[in-house]
Order: sequence, then C-alpha cells, then structure tokens
Amino acid sequence: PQAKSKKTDFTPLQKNRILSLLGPGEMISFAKEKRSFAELESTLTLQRKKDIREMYEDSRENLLGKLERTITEFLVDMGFLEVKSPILIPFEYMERMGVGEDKKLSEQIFRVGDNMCLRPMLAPGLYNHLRKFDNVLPDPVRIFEIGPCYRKESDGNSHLEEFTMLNFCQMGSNCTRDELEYLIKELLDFLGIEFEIVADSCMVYGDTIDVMHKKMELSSAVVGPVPMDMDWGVNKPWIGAGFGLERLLKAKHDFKNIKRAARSESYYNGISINL
Ligand code: ATP
Ligand code: 9VF
Ligand code: MG
Repeated sequence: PQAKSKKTDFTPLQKNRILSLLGPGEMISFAKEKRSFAELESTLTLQRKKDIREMYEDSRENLLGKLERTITEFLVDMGFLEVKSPILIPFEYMERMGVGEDKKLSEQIFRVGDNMCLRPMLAPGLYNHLRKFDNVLPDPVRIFEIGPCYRKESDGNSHLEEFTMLNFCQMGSNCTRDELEYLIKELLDFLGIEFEIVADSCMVYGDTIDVMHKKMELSSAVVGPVPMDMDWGVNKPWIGAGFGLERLLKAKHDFKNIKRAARSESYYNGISINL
C-alpha cells in the first residue's frame, strides 16, 4: 500500500542549502524527510536567526577572536612574549626556510609582486625575534605569535587557504621533548580538546611530533636544533609547535567542515548568515 505522505525529493543544490542551514550539532535524513524544501528552509532560517540573536545577547564575541585572546592570555601567563610580525614577507624568507626543497609547499605560496609573498607559516618571524631577543630576554627565551597564514590548498574539510596559526617556541635551557609535550598537553587540556601524539616528518624540519584529534592534525611540533638555524643566526637548542586555530575550533565544536570556523562572510560562529 502507498504511504500517505511521500518523502520529498531534493535537488543537490537544495540539499546543500539545507545542510548549510543546519546548526553545528544538527543532522537530517533526506531519505525520510517529508517537509517540502520551502518549509524546511524557512524553519531552519528562523532557528538560525534565533541562534545569532542569542549570541548577540549572551556574549557578542567571535569564536576565532575569542580563541586567539584565550590562548594569548594562557601563554602570556606561562611566560611567553606575544609577538606580531609582518604577514607580507620577502619571498627570500621562504627560500631560507628551505621550501625550495619542499616542492609541495613552494607551489602553495601566494606570491605578491616580484619579491614578496603572504606568509604560509610563522617560523621566519619567530626566528628573527629569537635572534634579536637572545641577549635581551631571560633564559629560556619564550615567545609566540598568533595570526593569519596563507597557503594554496585543494583539499577541503580541514584546509583553508586563509587560516590562523599559533606558533609558540622556547630557546635555550630545558628544550626537551618532554618539555614540548608538557606545554602541548597544558594548552590542549586548558582548551578542553582531546588529542593524541604521533611521530611524523616534514621537508622543512625533518622529524616532527604531530598532535592529532581523531584523523585531523592539530599541530606539528619540533625539537631543535636543526641545520637551518645557522641561516637565521640562531645557535641554541629550541622547541616549538604550530597549531591551526580553525582546526582547534573544528575539533572543539565538532564542525563537519572547517569553513564554519574560518574568517568568513557565510558563517558567524559556525552558524550560516545567509538568512
Ligand atoms: P597538512 O598536512 O594537514 O596540510 P601541514 O603539516 O602542512 O598540514 P604545518 O605546516 O605542520 O601543516 O602547519 C602547522 C599547523 O597549521 C597544522 O598542524 C594545522 O593545524 C595548521 N594548518 C596548516 N595548513 C592549514 C590549512 N591550509 N588550513 C587550516 N589549518 C592549517
Ligand atoms: C614547529 C609548523 C623554527 C625556532 C622559529 C619555531 C617551530 C612548527 C611547525 C609550522 C612550520 N616549528 N607551520 O619553529 O615551532 O613552520 O612548518 Si622556530
Ligand atoms: Mg604538519
């Protein structure tokens, strides 16, 4: 016997529109859905407007901005100096980082004019600060930067072309693997994000310690020194770790796509604003 109300057939475009309107934790079964596209769209639109108004009443804080402030306060309390270095950097810096040898990363760089590029990582600025502060700050020198980085990417769910990196590092005494793992654990416990540490390697630094949340890399961390340090005038042991803030948000809020956590004109705090 024929069912009284038949399930709705959605076009691919309609499915994408509905999926974009779901709240971060929400799910839908298109196979069972009986409401029309128009009905469903207007219900979800109303809910999302309510969500945004609630955010306005409750805090008015942007998740990405808030995470930067939270991590900054945590690391400053731990004795790390907050630095802000240029985002537009000489392309020569990247050659000096050895990205020439890493074909993948060298093709991912956004070049600007003949000599400049958008930084794909924070390491050059941090190297320069470590060198300059070596004879200024007490041992061990502890610094960090949080800010935009740019890489041409093709893969979608955990990659953005414009993302926000945290890189903290320590130079001088006590630059051990244990100290590095301790700092990573303190930070991620403080943020309430579960993680697992695995061994990996990359062209730039050789062996790395990768910090994973399920299948997603949250961070690559390195125990120096490495041969490249000489080209940056750095001659002491160091440890450091680079984290993507949008990946931390994706893990924390269980976003299905990292776009919900990105600098965006489509989502605010993980909620669609195409309402
Ligand atoms: P992947 O292998 O996932 O492309 P990666 O190893 O090239 O990342 P790293 O150079 O180790 O990335 O950068 C440090 C951290 O910055 C990564 O662990 C990740 O959290 C973040 N990150 C790197 N690239 C991106 C990107 N395109 N979008 C969002 N976050 C990124
Ligand atoms: C680990 C990820 C070379 C002494 C200034 C600090 C680190 C971070 C690896 C990052 C990268 N390195 N995106 O270096 O902390 O550079 O590939 Si420093
Ligand atoms: Mg990595």
